[in-house]
Amino acid sequence: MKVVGHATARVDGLALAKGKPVFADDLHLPGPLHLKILRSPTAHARIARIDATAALRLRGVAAVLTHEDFRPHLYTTAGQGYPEPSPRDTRILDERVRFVGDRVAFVAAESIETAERALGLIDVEYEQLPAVFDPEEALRGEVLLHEGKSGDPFLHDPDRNVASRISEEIGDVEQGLLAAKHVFEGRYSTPYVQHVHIEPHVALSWLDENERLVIRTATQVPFHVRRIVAEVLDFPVGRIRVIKPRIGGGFGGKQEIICEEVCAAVTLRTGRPARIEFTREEEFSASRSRHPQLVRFRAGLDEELRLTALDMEILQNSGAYGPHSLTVMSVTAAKTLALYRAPNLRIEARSVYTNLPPAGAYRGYGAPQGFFALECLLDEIATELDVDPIELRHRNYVREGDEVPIARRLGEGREGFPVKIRSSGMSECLEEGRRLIGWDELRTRASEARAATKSRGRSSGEAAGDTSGPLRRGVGMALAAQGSGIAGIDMGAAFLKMNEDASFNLCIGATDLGTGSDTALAQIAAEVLEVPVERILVYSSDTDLTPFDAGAYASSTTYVSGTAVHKAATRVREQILDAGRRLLSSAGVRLEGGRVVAREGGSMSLEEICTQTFYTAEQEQIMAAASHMSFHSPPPFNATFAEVEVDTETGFVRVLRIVSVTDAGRVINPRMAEGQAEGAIPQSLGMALSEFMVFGEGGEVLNRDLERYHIYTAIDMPEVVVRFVQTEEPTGPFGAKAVAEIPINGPAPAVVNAVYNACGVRIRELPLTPEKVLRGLES
Ligand code: SMO
Repeated sequence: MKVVGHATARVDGLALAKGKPVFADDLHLPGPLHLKILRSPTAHARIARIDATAALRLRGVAAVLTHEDFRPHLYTTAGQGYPEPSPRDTRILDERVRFVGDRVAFVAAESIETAERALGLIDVEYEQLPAVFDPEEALRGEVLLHEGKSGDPFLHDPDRNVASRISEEIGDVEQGLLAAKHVFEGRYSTPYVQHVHIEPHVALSWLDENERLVIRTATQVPFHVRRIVAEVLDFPVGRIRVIKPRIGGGFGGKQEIICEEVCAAVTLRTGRPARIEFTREEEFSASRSRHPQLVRFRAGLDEELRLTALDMEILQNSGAYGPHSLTVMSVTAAKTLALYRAPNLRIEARSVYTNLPPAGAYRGYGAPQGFFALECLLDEIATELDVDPIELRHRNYVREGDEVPIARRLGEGREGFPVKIRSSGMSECLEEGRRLIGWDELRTRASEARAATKSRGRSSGEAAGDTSGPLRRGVGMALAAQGSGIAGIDMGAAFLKMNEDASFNLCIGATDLGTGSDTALAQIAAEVLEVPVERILVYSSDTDLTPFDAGAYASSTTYVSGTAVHKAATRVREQILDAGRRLLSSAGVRLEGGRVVAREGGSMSLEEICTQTFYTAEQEQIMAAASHMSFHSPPPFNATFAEVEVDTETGFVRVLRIVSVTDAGRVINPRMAEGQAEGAIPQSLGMALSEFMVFGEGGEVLNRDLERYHIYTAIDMPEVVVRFVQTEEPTGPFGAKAVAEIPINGPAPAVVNAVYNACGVRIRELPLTPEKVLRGLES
């Protein structure tokens, strides 16, 4: 292939590199109102009285909106397919606040400083309510967060604070465990972690010359923004235009409507342009985060070490509201239980409301929590049964041709679709990773070091690898799967038209967040049309100008939207050949080197074809549109290996090396695919070692800045080796599967397993802190 599979430059690369005004906030509105949100200082209270008189008297304050200004309409902030499978438990402003950081009022002023001053002048009387922060305690139902009846759509049991529940069984798990030779059990937990996309939530809004509401926003889901803003503000969809410019990262945080409706409400109320930008503190305390999960697994194995049953229980903390609460758990279960061939499966999952910040979508969407549990448990089993962890996996992971029964049971809020594995490079991923990390050698070295330490006892020394010193090295691994879009739900569409210089406008609703998906989609169109990728002019996305797309989430863009582009480009290609037949008066034509060539020998350039179709003969515009929805969601696979060094005197863990090998089908653009893995690895290392939100006694986030909340940056990174094995997915465009989320699942369990290998300390609760390692070493 000429374009697909090549590391072509990003279609937006030059503008980004030159610092052109490409982001949402780079547009300077004439005299905008600046918005600030008054946020609750308390975790749970009723607003007994709210008085904005003093704030409104401040010079430069244009508006203060409180719950009294809105109808009490319930919706969900989750930007998902419709009807959203998340509980409708949120009001734009409510007379009750449910976490520290919840919204109390919106202030619009001539400057940010004035808006901030006005916040302090709003007089609020809170009637305090008891708060609950622990999911197990919340389940007792002594403090209730939401009203409603059991059986409300997607609000499972408000009397026990259960936002969502999943209960499924395939086969007979108890029977499978009884029949097993070995039964193992483990409980694992992951903390609240935040996306920390460098560009915060930011939105601008104004009324255009036709009094239509325009919203320019940093979002993953422009069409869901349009739909939800219309619903919440009771304003027609046809009078809203949502523009998504370049985005500075989303990772799921922008699959949420939490700022556009505020901006829009102010613009509609005042008729003036408005602007809102979250502070970093607000990102931590009041946007979204990864759902903390407590995952319990029971696993049965027969004498051949094949899994007979997997029994999974999830207790998930929703925080104060339930966006994505059901679907994140269903992904946790669906992805982890799809990786291995256990015939008996059970999943019992509950997502519980607490008075902490609401969690939401975060890259991997539940799968990182699930694979952390399962891949650590498998490591424990391998240790216990004295078998190589790779060998244990090798006996159990799914192969090409396998059916994955769990996928049919766990759709996202509806019945799913059966998954059959049509492509898998898992064996190659494992082999390649094993070789690149030096698995056998590192394992041997670690066990020799352990033996030496045991015989000598602990003593001090300096050199790494010298077992008389405090430093111990170890190696660990984990496998993972993910999906490629949501089967039967995600939809993408593309519109493509030809210009007389043989360039093509590709208009797509798909949303490039910085991932490079615009480039991948351009490559697909260029390959079909047999033109250089520079000829494809991508525009994404604008609800007025580009066709519908469900949005950038669930690793869907290359696979789902990419197939829509493939279809549209194929139609345009056919039209070009048709025009060529007509203009060359030949029944047999082909595309070759940018020309339409007739069997008889004559030919015409693409430029001539297009010009002729514009101005002569049967005048027409060569153009086509296409949509695509897939009933398949082929899993990409990954094997991740970690080498670590543990300081047994301080408990400090240093990651030395990560090897990440992925089967993403055919890779459309190797450089961007590598970028996806290289960006996912630090996020997972963060969850393992350095990132966790800490809450005060009142439920407030204590580490609300990047000094106290530590993400992996360039100076913290270990050596990273990223590879792809190429497979051919028959249902994907040019054989592609997804690459966006899969590499985030492996590093955390691989590191935890490597720490065990290094020093014999097993950590089941993330984050893995030096204190926990030391405590483990001492016990
Ligand atoms: S966590 Mo992604 O926006 O599916």
